[in-house]
Amino acid sequence: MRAKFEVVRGDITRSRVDAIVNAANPNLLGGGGVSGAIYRVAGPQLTAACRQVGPCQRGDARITAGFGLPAHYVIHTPGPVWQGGGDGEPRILAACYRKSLELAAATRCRTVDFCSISTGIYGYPMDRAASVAVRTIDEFLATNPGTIRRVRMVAYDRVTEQAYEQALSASVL
Ligand code: AR6
Repeated sequence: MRAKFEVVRGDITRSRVDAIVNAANPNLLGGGGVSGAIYRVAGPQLTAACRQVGPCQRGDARITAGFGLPAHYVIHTPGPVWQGGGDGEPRILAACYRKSLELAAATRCRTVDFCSISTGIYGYPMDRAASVAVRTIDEFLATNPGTIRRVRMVAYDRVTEQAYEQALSASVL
């Protein structure tokens, strides 16, 4: 059966799911934004685990345990820094979503929560990021029926929630 995709409003550090996806940097060292919050709740063991699996190229992904988080695993994916759109940003962003889902499926995750990769400190325009994300998730779920049952975009604020809802209603889902 094909997995569901939903947009919800919330804080991803509270997600009780198999895997949450962290908007990381290539060193996999917690910074500000959502990754700072994830590292704070997960505790220092996450930093140590990230040292073992990093670094990680933009568009690629790594997995660790969730430690103090309610989520079982954290998938870390460094998104592209927005440079105007002509530097491969859409391709790299799509790869973030695809690689994260591949890793989740390979780890037998059934429920996966994303935050909006690259739309904070990395400056990717929200509407464009939402359309890349929704298209890529949709394509993956359509072509990889398997263990993943539900994917959610956890939007931290109303602007993010609206952008992803709009991208979802504009897609063929
Ligand atoms: N739950 C869900 N989404 C959140 C939360 C939360 N608790 N907190 C923030 N967001 P950003 P990036 C949203 O800047 O642009 C870090 O320093 C936020 O509203 O965290 O990929 C890393 O280490 C925004 O829409 O990630 C990198 O250096 C989205 O998460 C760099 O920032 C992503 O914002 C990555 O930048």
